[in-house]
Amino acid sequence: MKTRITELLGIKYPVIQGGMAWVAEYHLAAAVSEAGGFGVIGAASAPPEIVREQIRKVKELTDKPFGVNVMLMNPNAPEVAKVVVEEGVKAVTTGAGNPAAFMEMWKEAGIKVMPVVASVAMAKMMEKAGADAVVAEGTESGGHIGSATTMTLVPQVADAVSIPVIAAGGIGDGRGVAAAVMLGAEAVQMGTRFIVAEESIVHENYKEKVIKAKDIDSEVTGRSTGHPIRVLRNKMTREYLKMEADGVELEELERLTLGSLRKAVMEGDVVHGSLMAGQIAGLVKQKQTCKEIIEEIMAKAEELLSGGSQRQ
Ligand code: TUI
Repeated sequence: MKTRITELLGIKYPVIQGGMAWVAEYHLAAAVSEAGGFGVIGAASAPPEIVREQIRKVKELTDKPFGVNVMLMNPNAPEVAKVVVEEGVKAVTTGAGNPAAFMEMWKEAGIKVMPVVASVAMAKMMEKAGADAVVAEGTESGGHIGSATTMTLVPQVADAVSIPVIAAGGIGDGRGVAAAVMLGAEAVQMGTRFIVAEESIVHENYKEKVIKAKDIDSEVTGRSTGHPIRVLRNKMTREYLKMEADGVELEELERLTLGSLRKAVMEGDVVHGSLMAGQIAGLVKQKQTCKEIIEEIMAKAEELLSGGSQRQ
């Protein structure tokens, strides 16, 4: 499937890997790129030198294009933004904020910029600022979320901008890719399905939680604090939501979540850890290699988009 995104990034399949904090490290990014998608290192809150190291490690594993996600709530974001330029990264996605301050530097360096947006207004602003594409991310996504659904956001963003749109949030198989194309997207960004990839370094306990998750096992913490985060329900979320309902101070809530994603990803603490995952977790049933995931998804998407009628 050829689109403006496969052309822009020089990739075989219009599948971009989400820049998931802790999860999107070099093994996963390299495997997605090797499989013909677009692997992404999630800089999240990592120090700039760690991001540099991760970039170099991806280059050792693949000569295919890959990118970096710059998380804009990270106080180190300005330094990470520079590392991306110094290391000659081909494209960046950004999340959780407005990347306008870095746009000129990135464009001058020839880096393709694809900000994640959660609204039409932000998408238009990013197009004006020189973005090459936007990732329209619906509230079905894992992690930090906006409020519009993918079904409503993607067509409205596609109507509002001329640059290509990448759909994200709630996409986990070929039917999701085909649906995204119908809504006006030219690629998809997927995170949750890649959490359980064979090449993903995520702790087995976390992977099992995603595989066992049912449709309604998703929960959003932090709606009252202005930092809504979608995760799988566990003891931590039950306590968090109770404290939130009781009006507990922000500081105390943050103490409960501090380091909790690292605890889940690296230590496999699925009781007190933060199990960030999208609402599509219920659809994710098995561990596969990135190559198997991408090829299975794209075969089904292409069949459906060429008029195939089989739904499963
Ligand atoms: O960034 C994400 N998802 C994330 S980041 C993350 S790390 C983290 N951990 C703990 C607390 C906070 C963050 C985990 N998941 N997705 C991209 C995304 N960006 N979703 C929504 C947005 C967004 C929201 C508002 C982008 C721009 C925006 O505009 C704000 C502005 O400045 O106008």
